[in-house]
Amino acid sequence: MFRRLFGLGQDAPRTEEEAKQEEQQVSQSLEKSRQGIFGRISQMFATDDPVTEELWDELEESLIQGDVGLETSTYLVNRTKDRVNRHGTKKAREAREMLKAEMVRVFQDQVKPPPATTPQPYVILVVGVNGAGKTTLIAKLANRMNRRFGKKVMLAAGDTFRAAATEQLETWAERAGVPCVSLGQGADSAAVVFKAIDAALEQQVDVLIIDTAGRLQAKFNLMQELDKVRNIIARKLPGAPHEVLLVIDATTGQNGVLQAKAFLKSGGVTDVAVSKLDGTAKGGIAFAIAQDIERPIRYVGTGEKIEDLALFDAQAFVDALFA
Ligand SMILES: Nc1nc2c(ncn2[C@@H]2O[C@H](COP(=O)(O)OP(=O)(O)OP(=O)(O)O)[C@@H](O)[C@H]2O)c(=O)[nH]1
Ligand SMILES: [Mg+2]
Repeated sequence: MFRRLFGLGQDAPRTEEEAKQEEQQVSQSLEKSRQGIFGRISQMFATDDPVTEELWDELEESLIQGDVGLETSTYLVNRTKDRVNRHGTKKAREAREMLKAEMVRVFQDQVKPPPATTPQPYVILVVGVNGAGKTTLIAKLANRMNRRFGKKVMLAAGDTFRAAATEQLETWAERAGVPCVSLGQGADSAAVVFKAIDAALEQQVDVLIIDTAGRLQAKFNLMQELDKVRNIIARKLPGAPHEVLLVIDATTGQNGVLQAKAFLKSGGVTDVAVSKLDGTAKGGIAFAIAQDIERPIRYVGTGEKIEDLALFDAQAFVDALFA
């Protein structure tokens, strides 16, 4: 089966072994989902019996329970049903394979071709609601790109709002072995970005990753602030940010997807990372994310440690849900 060895943008190519290891991480983090709803779906379709209308109903209900979302669940059931009818498939076991293929398609519909050239520095702006896992993901990305693929990475502490946010990022930067540009709490985040881009150009950094605040308090207009930061980046470095990565916490379910959608309105989101996959029994949320956010899922967070990051691979993800 096709396995994506080459990632997009700044993902360095994975070796076959690295790909396998990351698949294992994803599979482990889906253990709860497998023991729950998805294991049950797999069981439902594990027979040689013909597929009945009741089975389709039961499937739809289970998908919704698994956080796939109402719309996406209906879509998946209808598409699978069509495929089954087209092929004249009789056995439930065969229908299961068709369901899996349709599930993979939900993700692959969002995949885009990698850019022909990679700008330097390649600037990634990381956004998301409060506590989504932005800072942790940045640390994981920096670690992956620096330690595993030898990229020159720099971080920018653009969250100047929350107390200790700068220190948190600096600590992670140290662990990942990369420099971090900061001006401390209360500073203008635009000033941090300005300084960081200057430093990245001067030091010929490959990848600059910018952290942002995730507060949604009344007095603090997060979206306005993000727009401002994005504009500053673009003015300072035409074409940047090359990637606006939206982090979504898998454990927050449909509500989390709804909140994340607010970031699409202010525009600019190009990619998605799903964090805390290990913390939910409803891994089906990834389908709702792909369908509702309409951006490719690039990474998944599989734990709290700096190594707990995997490239998202649609086929491996679906296989792991049904394993
Ligand atoms: N289990 C698990 N925990 C995670 C993962 N990613 C992040 N976390 C935890 O989620 C919490 C919040 O993570 P942060 O990275 O600080 O989130 P943030 O979006 O930067 O938060 P704010 O800056 O406060 O908006 C921390 O306790 C992390 O350890 C993951 O993939 N798995
Ligand atoms: Mg943070």
